[in-house]
Amino acid sequence: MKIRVVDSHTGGEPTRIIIDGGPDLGSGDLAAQRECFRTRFDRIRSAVVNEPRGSDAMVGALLCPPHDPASSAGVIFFNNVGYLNMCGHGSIGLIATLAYLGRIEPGTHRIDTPVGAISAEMHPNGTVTIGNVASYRLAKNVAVTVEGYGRVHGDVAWGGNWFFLSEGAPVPLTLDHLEQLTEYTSRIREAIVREGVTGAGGEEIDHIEVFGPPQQAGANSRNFVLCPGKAYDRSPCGTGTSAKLACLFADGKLKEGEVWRQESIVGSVFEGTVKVSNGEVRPFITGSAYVNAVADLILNEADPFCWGIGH
Ligand code: PYC
Repeated sequence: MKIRVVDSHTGGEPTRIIIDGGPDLGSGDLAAQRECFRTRFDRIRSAVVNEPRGSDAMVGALLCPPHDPASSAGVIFFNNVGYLNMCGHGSIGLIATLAYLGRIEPGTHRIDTPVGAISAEMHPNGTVTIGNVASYRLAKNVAVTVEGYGRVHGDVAWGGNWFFLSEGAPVPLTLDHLEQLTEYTSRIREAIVREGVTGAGGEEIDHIEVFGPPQQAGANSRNFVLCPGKAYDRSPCGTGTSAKLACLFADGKLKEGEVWRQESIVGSVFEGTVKVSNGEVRPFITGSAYVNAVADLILNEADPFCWGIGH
């Protein structure tokens, strides 16, 4: 079995997109197709992103036919431990990939995801702006008791995934503190689970985002984002930046159309802004992605690690 993929990175965060040889998930909407992927083809997810072919940091994506005839494509994102609702850096990577393959022209495209349609505009200079799903803050200044760190406060917000967003960290947000930042944010996630803090409808908060001062002139903030499988986001996290923008807007700290520059732990930057319509806050996130490989993954049943280590 061969699966053709295109690899890219967006601000340092990798995306591996299946463009051929992926599973047939039927003709339901993207949420139904994701469920089919999860229940019937999960070993393909693992084979594509996990070692020995991938790594914990790899985000995978399955390019699907559009469900809505007005859309250009559909996409399902996944990672080392499961499935994402939406992915901002991955959507930017998807557009760069489709452009590399000559499948889209500069302009605005509609993409179906399991949590609704997004827009993606490819600019003549190669940057991409994602018009994300409506984002909002569910709860402000929630306190949890974090083992080894005491009371930690943060906001719970939706940006296409669920986030707990907290200002400050016990160590500076720099690459030489990755271990401590991973430990700290993992403990926050444990506390959230222990104390029953959830997103809307009891949904799991699987991303933790902490903030500190930026290091670059012109940036507003720097972040560290812990992803569900314990990898950290090398990019500023498109859905995480969306959640941040929703919180800033709710606090009156960001006006419609004003630009927020979110720096990541590796120094890459997304520009974000919000538009408000019918009472909904829609974030727009701009970044760049670079295609860095086109490959055929070979899945040989005789290989003991064919489906990924641990699967
Ligand atoms: O950019 O939204 C994002 C994202 C989610 C997980 C990793 N990146």
